[in-house]
Amino acid sequence: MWGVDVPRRHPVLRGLDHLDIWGDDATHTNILVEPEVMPLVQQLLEESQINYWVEVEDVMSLVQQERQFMKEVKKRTRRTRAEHPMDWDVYHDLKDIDEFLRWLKRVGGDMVQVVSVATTEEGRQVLVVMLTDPSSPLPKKKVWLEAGIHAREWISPAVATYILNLFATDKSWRDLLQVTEWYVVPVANPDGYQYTFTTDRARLWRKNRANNHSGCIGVDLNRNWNTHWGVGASANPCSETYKGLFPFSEPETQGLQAMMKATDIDLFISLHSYGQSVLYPYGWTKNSPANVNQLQHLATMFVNAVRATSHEQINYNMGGAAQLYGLASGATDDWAYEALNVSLSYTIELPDRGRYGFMLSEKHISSTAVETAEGLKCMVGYITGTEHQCANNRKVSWYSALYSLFW
Ligand code: 0X9
Ligand code: ZN
Repeated sequence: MWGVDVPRRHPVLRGLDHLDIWGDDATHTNILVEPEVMPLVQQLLEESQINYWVEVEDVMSLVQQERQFMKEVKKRTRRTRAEHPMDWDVYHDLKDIDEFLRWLKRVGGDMVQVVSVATTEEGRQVLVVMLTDPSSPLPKKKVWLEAGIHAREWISPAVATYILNLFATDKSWRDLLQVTEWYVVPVANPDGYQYTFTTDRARLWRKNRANNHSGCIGVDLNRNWNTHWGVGASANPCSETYKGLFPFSEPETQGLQAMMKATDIDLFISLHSYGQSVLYPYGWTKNSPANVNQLQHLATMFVNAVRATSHEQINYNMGGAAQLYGLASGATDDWAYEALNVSLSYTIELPDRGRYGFMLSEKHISSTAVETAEGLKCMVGYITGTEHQCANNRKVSWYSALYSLFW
């Protein structure tokens, strides 16, 4: 993976066919360069006097190491618990996640419902896990947590399933259900996710597995939503950011939007990787939305809680999606914000900052999950007025009290 000292919209990068962009900011872009085209890309960058460097030497060897590790773990660990196959020390495929959800439903009783909102091209179900406490009469805030819309961002479903497990195993999380209701989508793109577990080459797949009838496969499900559809997205079916034939052309987005519409969401969060950033609308314009201060304030809750939980190791950036990641719309966060008027809508780009990118190693899964969970708990604590739940440092609490007076 190479870093180049120009933004993604630079004509030289745009001129490169089907470039796989791993991340970018206002001044530089990370690109995955296939070995066959390396000399060509190198020549082009040098001719254009664009500074570049090798950020990750050999991504494929990381992929191979990861697969080897997963094989060894599978061989070594006989299941210690009879209940479900999940842990947060290794990445799990869809079969394990499905089994975990069945377990969750069994132990959760009337607090857990699992509904299917769509059947994918390859016949898989897009599942939404609803967590509610029917015995609690208090009014509840509704939190929608979406994960795994991009296939290769494995840390995202890992964190979402970790949070589901907290509801089953941790009293303080179960207590949260007295004031909140959760809608968790552990894997919004099941076909794509399962595909990334098949071969080394497939590991870095991003889209779903729709047949585009053009020799190329897949729609970018985070470009397929009906808000400024097409801005910062591609009309080329072979592109990594192909927007689809029309908004909600895909069963995954179609099913999810229907259920989101029927849910009066208070806080929307989409988990992605990588970049270690909390992004808020807009993605389609660099202008800031009207409640940008409120969005920033709640994002700060997350950032501070993660920093405190990680003993100052993990620091997030925050900002408008277009400002930090470049123009891109048809994404879930903008749609929740604009079409559903969910005033608190975020995309969280989980760690790292690009050293390993999508190949974040297994040894970071559990710490990332713990830190993210604390960050989310803090945000939720704030919107429900139960901040004592929050692992945040005390420094911000006098400020939040003051802030809430003006909110
Ligand atoms: O481009 C995306 O879909 C997200 N980044 S990723 O590297 N995980 O693909 C960011 C989406 C941010 N939100 C909007 N652009 N609306
Ligand atoms: Zn993503």
